[in-house]
Amino acid sequence: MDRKEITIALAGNPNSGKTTVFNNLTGARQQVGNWPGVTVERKEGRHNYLGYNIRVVDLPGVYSLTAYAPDEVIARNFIVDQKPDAVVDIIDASNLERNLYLTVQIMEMGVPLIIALNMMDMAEAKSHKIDIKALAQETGAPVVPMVASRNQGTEELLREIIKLTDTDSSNPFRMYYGQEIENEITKLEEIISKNHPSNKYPPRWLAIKLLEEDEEILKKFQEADDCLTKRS
Ligand SMILES: Nc1nc2c(ncn2[C@@H]2O[C@H](COP(=O)(O)OP(=O)(O)O)[C@@H](O)[C@H]2O)c(=O)[nH]1
Ligand SMILES: [Mg+2]
Repeated sequence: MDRKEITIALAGNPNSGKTTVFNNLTGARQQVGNWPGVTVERKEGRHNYLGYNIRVVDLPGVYSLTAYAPDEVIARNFIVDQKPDAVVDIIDASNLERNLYLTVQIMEMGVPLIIALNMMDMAEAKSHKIDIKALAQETGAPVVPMVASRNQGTEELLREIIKLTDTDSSNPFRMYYGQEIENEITKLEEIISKNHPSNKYPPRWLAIKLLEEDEEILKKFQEADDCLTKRS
């Protein structure tokens, strides 16, 4: 039987349980190497589920997706360049607020996202009550509670992965930055869409990165000798 191949990327803060989830998903079917040009470990594995051959890529553990750390650049370049069918963001439920910082950054890239709410046992031990429905509503992403160290939630995660890639929906989430900044984002977005219609990066994400003076993105525009980086 021909299986449909899909690629998912595992993202998350260090110690959120990424490797544990990766192992639960891929078992012994793993390949370990390095990301090109750097000594950061790259792990990839596979899992056959229903009619799907799911390729699972473990991204470096990061707290954000800026241009300042090689790990973060690897993670975000994989997401924009390889366009995985879904990004699974693994969150430590017992440190929800800190972990959601990365979640928002992934959401801003407009990729299909699933939130794996891991370490539910730790959250319960700390008596944290998490409104899973509200989290799903606010983020527009399916939320799967998990205890990866006990292999709990793996099946549910697989189901959500298939469901999401079948419906082929990018995350419509928009972080609202206040009217003044939104006006500037809109202006930049229009210029970007007009001058770089084929750019693989989402225009809104590029506009936000330009306003943040993200070094990597500024460099890309400078190399293109672009009007966007010329100061008046
Ligand atoms: N209590 C608890 N521990 C977990 C859970 N998932 C992973 N761990 C443990 O947390 C530690 C870090 O997990 P690891 O998968 O290496 O995290 P990574 O840095 O994100 O790859 C390990 O000791 C895991 O056994 C969980 O759901 N509950
Ligand atoms: Mg790890």
